[in-house]
Amino acid sequence: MKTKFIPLFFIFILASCHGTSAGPLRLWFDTPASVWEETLPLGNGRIGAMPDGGISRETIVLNDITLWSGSAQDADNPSAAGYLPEIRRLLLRGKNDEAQDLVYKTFVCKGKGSGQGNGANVPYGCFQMLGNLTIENPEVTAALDASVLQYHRELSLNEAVASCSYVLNGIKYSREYFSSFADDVVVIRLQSEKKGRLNLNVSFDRPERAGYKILPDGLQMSGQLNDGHNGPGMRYEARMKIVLSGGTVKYENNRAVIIGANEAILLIAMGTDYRNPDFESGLKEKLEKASRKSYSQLKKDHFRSYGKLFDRVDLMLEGTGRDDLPTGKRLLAFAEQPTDAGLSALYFQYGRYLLISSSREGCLPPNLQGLWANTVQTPWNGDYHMNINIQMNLWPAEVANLPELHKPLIELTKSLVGPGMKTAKAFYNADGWVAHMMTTIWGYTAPGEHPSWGATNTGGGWMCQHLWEHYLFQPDPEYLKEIYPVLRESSRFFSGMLIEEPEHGWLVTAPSTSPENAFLMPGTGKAVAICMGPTMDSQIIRELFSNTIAASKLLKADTAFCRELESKIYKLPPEQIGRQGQLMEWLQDYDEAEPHHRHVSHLYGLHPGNQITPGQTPALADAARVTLERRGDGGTGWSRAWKVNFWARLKDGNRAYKLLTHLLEPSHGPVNYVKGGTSPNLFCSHPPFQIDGNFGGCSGIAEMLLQSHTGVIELLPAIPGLWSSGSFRGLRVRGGAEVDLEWKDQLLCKAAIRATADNTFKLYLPKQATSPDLKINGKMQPVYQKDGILSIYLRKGDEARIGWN
Ligand code: FUC
Repeated sequence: MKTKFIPLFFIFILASCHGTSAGPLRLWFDTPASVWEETLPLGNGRIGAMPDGGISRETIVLNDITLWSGSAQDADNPSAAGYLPEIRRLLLRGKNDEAQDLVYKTFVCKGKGSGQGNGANVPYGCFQMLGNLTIENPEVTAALDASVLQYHRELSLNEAVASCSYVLNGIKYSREYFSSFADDVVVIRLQSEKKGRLNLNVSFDRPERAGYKILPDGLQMSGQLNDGHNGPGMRYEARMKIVLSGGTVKYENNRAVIIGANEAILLIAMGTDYRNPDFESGLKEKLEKASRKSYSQLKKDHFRSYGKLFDRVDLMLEGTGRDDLPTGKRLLAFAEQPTDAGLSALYFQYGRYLLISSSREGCLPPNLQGLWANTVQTPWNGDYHMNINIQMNLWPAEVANLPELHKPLIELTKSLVGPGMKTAKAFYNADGWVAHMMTTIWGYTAPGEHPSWGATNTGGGWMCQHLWEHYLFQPDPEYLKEIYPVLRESSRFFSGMLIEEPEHGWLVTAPSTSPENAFLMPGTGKAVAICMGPTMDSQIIRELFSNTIAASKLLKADTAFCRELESKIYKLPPEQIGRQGQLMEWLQDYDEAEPHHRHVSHLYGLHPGNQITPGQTPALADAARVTLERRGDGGTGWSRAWKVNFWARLKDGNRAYKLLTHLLEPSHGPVNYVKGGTSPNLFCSHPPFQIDGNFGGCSGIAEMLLQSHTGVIELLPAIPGLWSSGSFRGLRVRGGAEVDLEWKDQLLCKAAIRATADNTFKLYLPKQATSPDLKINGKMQPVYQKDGILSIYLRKGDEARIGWN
């Protein structure tokens, strides 16, 4: 296609004029998408669309976050617990390889588990694409696509609207697309500048299990997925209503033929019968309601609902901003010279955008692909992996001021308690609930079909961290009452299942694994995964017990159980430093089978936990640093994102930034290669696309700007040299407050803390030339500080302003 010719010297002028990262938050391209990872993701937290901006033929992938094959099943292997004593006996004698043989035979789910990640037709199921919407332009052949002029395609994060426009034969055509937050339908407006020139064929399709119908005023596609037993599973439906201005539409051969229109508005409602047996009538109503509104009203309502979430946070990083480049090229330029501060700010806000678009209260948390999938068999079933991935998806929720979007994960966790109790009995003969490393919308809690990755049993314990963090960010006794039983019963499981290891008498999980990594057996050098008490398990359990104890004290409940946990917490293995100076991953100082393994699970205590901090446990923080050096700066997309957070927690801003540049490495190369990093549409690439890295990267940027996990607020704890001046508004801290900040040349200028709960907020005061002024609700206050920490008591609604002159 032809693009407008811009002289080279002009590009330089443009580039040097971009002195700030402020400006529209957008992704943009000057060509239609050539691969799915160049298409633009839209979603209202439940339903999504990814238009590719094609000219002769546009494909818009449609999604509904609830569309899963499979069904509830009993995957608990009833004979597993019978083998537990023997497995443990072998582990206690250091015969991990023999224990592993037995675990591999017995400590697996009943049935096919995840179907080796291909679970579309087994009971485990798979998150699937809903279908495609195709818009064909019969007047333009693919060969003519290249002759369009002024092609522009964009996703505005400020508005959650995608658009594309081009000039063909002298006529300008434009399209706009959004997934309405207000009306719960996808809206597409197609326009031609010249009256009567819109001629289009519009149709639905899906690779399998779809029936098509013509409605009096639109189209319908519906079907039913496999329940995993080759029986009737989940039902779904997409319905489209077309509203024309000028021209005519006729429906034939399962498509709508639009002739001579000035403008066409396509309204698409989608749904499934997941927890909603009568969903079809709801779809009809949504379409009726939306079609009674004008396009501008639909857009205004959408914008208002979306803005309530998105507009809570601003981030401005001064420096070069290369918004003048199309996003794919911007990534390539960043790989050459990573000075585009605006790209980091954009990536942060894109993380917030993606979370808003793929999670909403009352629905499901974002899965491995958020809510976007373009196939029936989504990689890894598009499920919820609980040994890092699903948790990473929600890391930005609290700090980036989207706490209500944490709730679907909290609800999912609650829903695992019932099935997890059965699993705890079947595998460990224990009380309480357990969930292993993966789950679905169907309440799967058993181990996976291969214990090397599927036997991790702290998945549920890790999920409990999220329930507690939501409380820490907004202390609310009613909410605490609601989640306490989930924490208590998870603690009950671990309290019952821990065993004493012989060397120190520490209480450890057995059998277990350090997620997906293996160690070399001393003597034989055989790679073995099965072990007792991997470091991550002990960290998760220590945190869980301590949160459960805190909750039980606040609620004045279960004193005896609380004492039981108190007596056990001190018997959990401490973190140990190995002979290389590294934080040990296992109880013994084993060598890793894969030294550069993508999981860095034993640093859970550094992030997302808070047991390792440079201030309080400096030796462990140093050991964590050695571990990170040894693991290296590469890895899958999400692994790089996690490392941004680790380095930020170690207060090394430049290293955190380096990892961010690795996360943003272009994943799609010129000769069809795909690797870990970031796709042209800024989707994180494992590869393939996996959304966790987007959320992990967003959280990592927040960790560089603001931390509160030690109970004391720290401003700019890990700011890289490149972000020497900037500002943010609306990030949240534990204790219940929003924080704004402005800084210049690495020095703080002013900060604001707005309390959302009554609390005493502690803040590290940086060493600056001048001491700060403090105003609360506009009134000057004396500054009391001890050991460089300022304490301010605020009531909900109060605002403290701190200024350095
Ligand atoms: C875990 C990771 C893989 C991948 C998969 C979805 O199993 O180890 O890298 O992210 O989840």
